[in-house]
Amino acid sequence: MHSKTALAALLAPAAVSGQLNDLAVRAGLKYFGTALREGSINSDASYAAILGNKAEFGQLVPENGQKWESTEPTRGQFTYTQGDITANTAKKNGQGMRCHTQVWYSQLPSWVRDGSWTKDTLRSVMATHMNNVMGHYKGQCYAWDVVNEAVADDGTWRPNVFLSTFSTDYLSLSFNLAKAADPDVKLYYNDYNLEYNGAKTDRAVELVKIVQAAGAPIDGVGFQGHLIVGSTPSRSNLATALRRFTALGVEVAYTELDIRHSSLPASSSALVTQGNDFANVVGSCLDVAGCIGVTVWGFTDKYSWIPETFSGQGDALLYDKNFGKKPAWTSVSSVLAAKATNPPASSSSSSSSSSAGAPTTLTTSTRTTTTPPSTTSSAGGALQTQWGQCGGNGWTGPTQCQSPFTCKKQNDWYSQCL
Ligand code: 9MR
Repeated sequence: MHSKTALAALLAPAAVSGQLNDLAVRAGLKYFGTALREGSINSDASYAAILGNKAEFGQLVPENGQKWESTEPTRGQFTYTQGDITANTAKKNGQGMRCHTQVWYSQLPSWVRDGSWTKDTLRSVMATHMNNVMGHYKGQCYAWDVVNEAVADDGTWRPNVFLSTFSTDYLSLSFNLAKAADPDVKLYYNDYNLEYNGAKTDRAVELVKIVQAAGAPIDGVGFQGHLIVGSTPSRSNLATALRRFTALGVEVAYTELDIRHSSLPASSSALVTQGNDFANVVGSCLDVAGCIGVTVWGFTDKYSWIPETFSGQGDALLYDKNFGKKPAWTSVSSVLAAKATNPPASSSSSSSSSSAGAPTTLTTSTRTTTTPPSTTSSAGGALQTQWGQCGGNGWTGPTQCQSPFTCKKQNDWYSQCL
């Protein structure tokens, strides 16, 4: 038979470490999701098992399978073999799907990229592509990334065939065509390095205003979140960047989160810093009404785009190469648990006014879940009950526990009455 202390120790990890999507939904987000690497799902059972667990990942996004080069490599010939891998996996497991991406300069087949176009001919090609691909996935996507990475790293407009043909009119054109192809899906602009609040963020704010001023529909902005350990902005600076967009009436989400080590192997202190950085990113989403979810760009360091692009860098995800949970996983789980067990009463909704109508495959929730019960101490302060949260970064609730329990620190974001 277990003593009370031993029993508490046995139960404590379960109380702290719920699974990520379950915790995210309890914390008021619509989902915690991951990208799916098409080449790995059928060859790696461990990968498939974690990826297909809806409690861990409530939403999937195809890493490459829905891009233009995958879906219409030759003009007028559409193929969904790669994209359907994600759609079928999500369907099988009851998960939602983000859809990625339509108008992008990269992974664009040469027949589009190098074609000689007039406005009319390119508009027709774009409409045909969207009508077919978005038509094929109609009813299955929570959101589509309609325009991806239209801003260069220095904040100028990124050159591409769409810009050279239409100037910036291609932005509103793309959103209008997307609306015609699927009137019910959320339409997003998606980009990286919006997190730093620099020239690129300014331009993306302008982009949203341009689309809105043209009377075209835009529902959301995706912060890709390809970040670097030790250089990730603070939780409050990240929230400031997110709020610049929600102030325009669109929702926001982290859509491709990974935080890479710039040299490998990572030391144990670098792994802790990575955890802090992940907690700040996820925490900033929790802090902003209108930030609706977080998607990681893969979940295991076994499979990531980073080493191919940034030689010698990587290990940017929540699970290691052997599918062990890293300190970053614990940090994310803890920051979600902290919010899930005690959301502030003032955070009434996770959605902006333009974000109504989540798909049935995703749980819609608000951030007004009940505060855990507490009683008043003789000194007048509230006392937390057994298992309840009693501390952690950003915690404003009770810090003392009902007798005989004591407040035990689990990590920087979560202390618990045990
Ligand atoms: O992860 C994707 C990788 O497998 C591809 O080779 C690469 C090609 O551009 O695209 C990667 O995904 C990108 C995403 O579609 C858009 N944002 C940046 C991502 C990382 O490069």
